[in-house]
Amino acid sequence: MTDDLDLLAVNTIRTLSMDAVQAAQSGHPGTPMALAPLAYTLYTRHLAHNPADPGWPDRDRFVLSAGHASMLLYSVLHLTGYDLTLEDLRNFRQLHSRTPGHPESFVGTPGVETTTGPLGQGLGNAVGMAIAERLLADRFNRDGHNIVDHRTWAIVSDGDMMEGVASEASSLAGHLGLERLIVCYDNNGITIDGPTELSLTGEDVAGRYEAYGWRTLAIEDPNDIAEIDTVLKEAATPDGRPTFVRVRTVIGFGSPNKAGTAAAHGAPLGTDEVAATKQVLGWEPTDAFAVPPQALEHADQRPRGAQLQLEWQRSFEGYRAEFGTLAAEFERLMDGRLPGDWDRDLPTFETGTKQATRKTSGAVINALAPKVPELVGGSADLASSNNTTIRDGGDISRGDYAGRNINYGVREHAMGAIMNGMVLHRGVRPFGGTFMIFTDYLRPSLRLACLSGLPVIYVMTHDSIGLGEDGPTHQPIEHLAALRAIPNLHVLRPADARETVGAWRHAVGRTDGPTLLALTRQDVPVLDRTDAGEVASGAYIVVDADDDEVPDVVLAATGSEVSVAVDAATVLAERDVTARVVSMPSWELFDQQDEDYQDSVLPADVPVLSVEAATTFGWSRWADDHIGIDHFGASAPGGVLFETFGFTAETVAEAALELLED
Ligand SMILES: Cc1ncc(C[n+]2csc(CCOP(=O)(O)OP(=O)(O)O)c2C)c(N)n1
Ligand SMILES: [Mg+2]
Repeated sequence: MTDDLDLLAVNTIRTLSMDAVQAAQSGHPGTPMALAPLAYTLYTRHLAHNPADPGWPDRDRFVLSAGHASMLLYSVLHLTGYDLTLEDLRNFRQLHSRTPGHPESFVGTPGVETTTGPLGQGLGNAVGMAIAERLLADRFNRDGHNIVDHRTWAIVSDGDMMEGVASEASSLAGHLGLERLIVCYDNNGITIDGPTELSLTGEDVAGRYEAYGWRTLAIEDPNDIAEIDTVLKEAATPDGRPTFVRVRTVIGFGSPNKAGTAAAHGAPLGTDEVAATKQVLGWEPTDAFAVPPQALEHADQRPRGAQLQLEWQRSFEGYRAEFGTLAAEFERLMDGRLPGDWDRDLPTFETGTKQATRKTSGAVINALAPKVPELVGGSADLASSNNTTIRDGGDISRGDYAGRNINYGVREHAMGAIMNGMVLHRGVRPFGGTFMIFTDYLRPSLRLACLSGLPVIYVMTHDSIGLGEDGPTHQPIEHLAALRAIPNLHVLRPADARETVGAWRHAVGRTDGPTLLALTRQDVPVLDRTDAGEVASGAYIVVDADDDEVPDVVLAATGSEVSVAVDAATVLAERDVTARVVSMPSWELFDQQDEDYQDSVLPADVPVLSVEAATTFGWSRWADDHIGIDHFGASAPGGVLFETFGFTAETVAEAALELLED
């Protein structure tokens, strides 16, 4: 049962999507055509949103995990009254448009909550948003004042359901009983290479979600708005579990020759087929980007949205009258402002004492935690190794989200995607830990955090062969280089406890992208001249020639190798060679300094030897020769490996002398 105006609006979404893909000569028309009734019903009857103010705090969140179907979202946003014009739609996939090929949260498209395209990630983000909502609800809601009271909706595709990250995140969502999370599964049985039977038979996807602890519902007729409406209403009624709604659809619905086939997935239908489809839909075959005014008026959600927002605003003002301090705190969090004194009174350390930087990191976390309540920690089952636990913070669990620690389980990839979702939701600042070797397991999410400019904090411990006996499967070699290669990631490898404080200060203070802390398992000495404040410069001098004397050689080291370089400088001094030691906790931050500063640290005419227990790949940018490890490690005590692979004062001094002879 679908009335005429609804159908007109739905067909407007379909035709706009076809037309934009046709105009761009690239894109994905089939899924928007199939899902138009679902998206239309969701946006006009269920989603709590206000097109005139897409960012109001208590709006429902919507994630199109199947990001390739971006025209579905753009068409619906246009039709329901967002500031996304027909001109924007005409510019689909063009340079600097607000309608890029896949939704990008950072290009200013109103109503786009996250960046999707890499399948599975959006679902992970949605789980993170749903967690953030519950965390804030537990923290702020009081005595019937439910100022945090919204849902997270997602549309996912067959491909999303095949990706591991979706399974990880969904399993955790079931465990946590995220009852305000509703995922609609577009089960069209088609992926790029053809029918899903090519690679998926016998898997009962909905049954899998039952097993994860989700409620499962189904929409039988994807074109029946009345049915969709009924099922979504049920889905929105909390029952202690997240909800999975399977929708069987026909990709490219309406297209006489391409419906139900992979041909409708990722290419323009072609002018003739567009015309034929429009005929089927009762549209003028040659009109492009036609939006019937009645459809626009009928679908306009600004009145409903304004009413919803007004009700919330009134409720919030009532809350403010009773709980003024909490209300101000809520606004601070949603604005992403740090409290004034957040980085005062961080721990200090005596020169000569020894501590693993992972341990210092744990101490800094616990010094920051009371002052920065938005920090929410967690680890992928390595909390006691990563030292990520906020003591006395409590764990979040099903039905009790007041805690500050998340047990992600052995689900690194989900942890990455979930942290992105939490940052996008706003109101929380997540950090998550695992062994640095397993950055490989969360890299796709980390990359999206970089692309989208999300200030996630990664606490990556066991950062080199120094971890020892666990051996080469656990010893990062190429990881520092691989991470430094990602634009907008700040990789910080502190030399000692003091630099670890500085690294955390940078990570928490950063607002425009993620920071990764590479921390040692093993003890490292607190050095003479390290300084938390200097970390922000990326690289600075920790040992130098006397007075104005120009050094003979510079040893540039990071992390646990800085102390090795300091000792090497002593050995060199005994041989009348003056060495400067530069601690270089972050290439990216050093790169941001002006040239004068860079030259003052690494003078152009002085040879530089890099010292880092990792691949030398990339170091030629800063250094003339390298002590590194361009092969896998081995299983043995860390000290033995440092000696065996050349990370000793003597070997470094020898290499420096050789460099001087060249
Ligand atoms: C992680 C990842 N791998 C591969 C792709 C390329 N890709 C885009 S859509 C798609 C599958 C399309 O099938 P489905 O997800 O069912 O979407 P539909 O065609 O039904 O809209 C693939 C493999 C991707 N976007 N992300
Ligand atoms: Mg599909």
